[in-house]
Amino acid sequence: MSELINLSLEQVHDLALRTLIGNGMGEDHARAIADTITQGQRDECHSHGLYRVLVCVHSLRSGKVDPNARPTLSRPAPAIVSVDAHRGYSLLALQTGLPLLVEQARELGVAALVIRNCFHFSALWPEVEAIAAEGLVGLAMTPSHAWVAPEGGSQGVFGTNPLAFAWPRAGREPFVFDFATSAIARGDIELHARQGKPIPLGWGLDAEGRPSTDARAVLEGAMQTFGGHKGSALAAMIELMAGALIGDLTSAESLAFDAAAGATPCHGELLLAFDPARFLGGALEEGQRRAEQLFAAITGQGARLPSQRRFDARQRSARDGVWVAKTLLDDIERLAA
Ligand code: NDP
Ligand code: PYC
Repeated sequence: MSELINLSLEQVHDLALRTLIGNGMGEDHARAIADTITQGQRDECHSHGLYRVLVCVHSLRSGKVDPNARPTLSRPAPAIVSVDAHRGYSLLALQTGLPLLVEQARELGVAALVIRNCFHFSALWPEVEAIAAEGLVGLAMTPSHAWVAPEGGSQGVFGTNPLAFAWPRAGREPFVFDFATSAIARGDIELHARQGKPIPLGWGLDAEGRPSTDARAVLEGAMQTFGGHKGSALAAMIELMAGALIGDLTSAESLAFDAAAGATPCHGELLLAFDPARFLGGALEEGQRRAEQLFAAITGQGARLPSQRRFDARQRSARDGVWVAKTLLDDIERLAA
């Protein structure tokens, strides 16, 4: 196990920002990415924290990403806000479209934000949390690269395809879940490979299609879906909704576009926002009360809500800073230099 180094959140942000800018990323993209990476590290989501600086710099050096792309916004229908990222990273495009998504959801009850032509590396919970912070229910999904075999198969077809949901709660953290439809995010398998650690059975298959606990063999073979055929169907839905439906690449097409560059996947993202006040009208408080009953029935028997681990980590990190593997910091500092 690598030595761990304590950093403040400001130090995490500064390291991410100066490494990205030092490698040619435009400042507003770099700031949006450093903000998200800091949130990931803060909430102890290690596969989507500082580790992503390595992947972003590799992607910049591949020449695939436009580091200064300016997102453009269009309105194909009243309920649809569309932002073209023009082959830049997704987060500036998200910032561009989010205010109008919120406005349209309040106006119409339901609205969609489509982000197209974006390099996408980030966890989706910060995005649905931002929707919930506006008092709206949020749902987000995105493909990635075709690393994941369908249940019963052994070749990558699906991306790790995360699905995230947030429900706003008055005066407290929202109810949020955010998971890859693969058994685990690929970033976690990459971190196991970096540390030379075995992975549990059920995460993936080697290149011959055999279940394997060797992280590197699985990275060269195929990952497995979570929940067998159920995760497989959800992964397919995400290819359709956040690929075919929005006129952007599926995970297989994104992998072909990458052409072995090993860059961050480039494709689209779909976010949906629902306004409870529009759905419930005068019965809004009653709807919220019934949601709280549901949450109490979960926690009342000792089970935890999804994201509670993250919210606890968030408090701890704000107080004590975060612990980062020295090997990862050394790798990032080398890129920053
Ligand atoms: P995890 O399996 O670690 O967690 C999935 C969800 O389940 C989290 O909301 C987690 O909450 C919750 N959870 C875990 N254990 C419990 C429990 N015992 N009781 C209740 N809830 C629980 O996540 P994944 O590895 O699937 O994904 C990690 C991240 O990777 C996600 O944020 C995802 O967006 C990101 N990702 C991004 C991709 C991209 O293309 N941009 C691709 C794939 C993944 P908690 O966090 O509090 O533990
Ligand atoms: O961890 O699976 C993953 C992932 C893919 C793209 C960004 N993160």
